[in-house]
Amino acid sequence: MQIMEVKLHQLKIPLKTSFKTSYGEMDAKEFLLIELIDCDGIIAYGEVEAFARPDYTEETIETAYNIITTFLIPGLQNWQFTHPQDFREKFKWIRGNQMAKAGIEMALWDLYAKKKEVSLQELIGGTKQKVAVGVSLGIQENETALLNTIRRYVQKGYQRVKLKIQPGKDIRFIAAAREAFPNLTLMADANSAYKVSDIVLLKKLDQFNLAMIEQPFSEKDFIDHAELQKQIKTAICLDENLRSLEDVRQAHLLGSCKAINLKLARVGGYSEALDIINYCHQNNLLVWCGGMLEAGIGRAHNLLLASREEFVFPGDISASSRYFEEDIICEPFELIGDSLQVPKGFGIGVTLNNQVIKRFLKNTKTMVLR
Ligand code: OSB
Ligand code: MG
Repeated sequence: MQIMEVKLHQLKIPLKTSFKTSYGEMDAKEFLLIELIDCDGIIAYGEVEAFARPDYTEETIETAYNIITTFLIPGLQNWQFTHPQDFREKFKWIRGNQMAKAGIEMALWDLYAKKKEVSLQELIGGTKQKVAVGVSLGIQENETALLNTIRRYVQKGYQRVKLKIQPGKDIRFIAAAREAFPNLTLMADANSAYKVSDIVLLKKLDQFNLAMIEQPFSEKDFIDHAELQKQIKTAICLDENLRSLEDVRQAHLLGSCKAINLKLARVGGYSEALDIINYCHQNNLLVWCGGMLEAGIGRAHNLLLASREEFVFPGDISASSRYFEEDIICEPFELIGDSLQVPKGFGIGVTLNNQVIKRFLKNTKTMVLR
């Protein structure tokens, strides 16, 4: 297979309501939509999930754009490949920049599946027709707002709710949520907002029967996480500091966590994600699918991955309408009960809604590789 043309669309879609975490607030989803065209005219799609600001991880839309246009796309010129797995090896000389790589890599998998006339789901070993999903809720102004927000999403059908926390908006908020929703699968995500000196406070979260506590400490730390995991029974889940299988192995061997938030974008795409899933399965680590407020293409890729049997815990893959008035695909994801339907058809199984894309498009760069 060979790529002949790449289109890089820069989009900005407003969020229905702003999303607040311990590190900042977002009111729009800005991202790059990748369109690869091969020698037979087959078109395949990927999404680059880096945010506008380097506050979740180091990458930004601009750094990803730079890596993609300067190194990845030129590297595709005259590159004959037999399988999308080859991408990881070819570009492993580029350090880091997983989100830039993932955007291209996931499109290569879509292309390969379309070429073989199979679903991408089948290609990556997904089997489920529908996937139970959860919702991630940003930090709210006060407890009343929090309870109202949770209630809204529970009424829609979500049965697993993740609450963002930060110092000062943690114990009381979680206690209120647990009291109001005694049977709901609840979890907390700190996005690295705490220090090891907060262990006493974090241990208080152990009484609320949370499914897990996500990333309390820094995105480089394995040691303090291991210390906290020793002192609490609630599972610690790592997110920010897992960029590769190697990171997952370190976390596991050091006892830093019992659960893994897996994001295609954060680990550089499907090849690495599939290796991580295997490792987690063999080593009794709970692996589940995280999210980056994806638009339709990224959301479809997440759902395909989460349709594998190993994913037993509902992921951060809410319906399209959780964040957007309109999604960029013709088949927006809708909640049925607590689940989303996995797209069928060759490749990724969804198609672009050009009307919507036109409205939110900032720029398109076309690179011809002939
Ligand atoms: O920490 O999982 C996270 C969103 C942006 C950046 C980091 C995270 C999140 C979410 C939202 O929790 C997940 C989603 O709904 O896409
Ligand atoms: Mg997280």
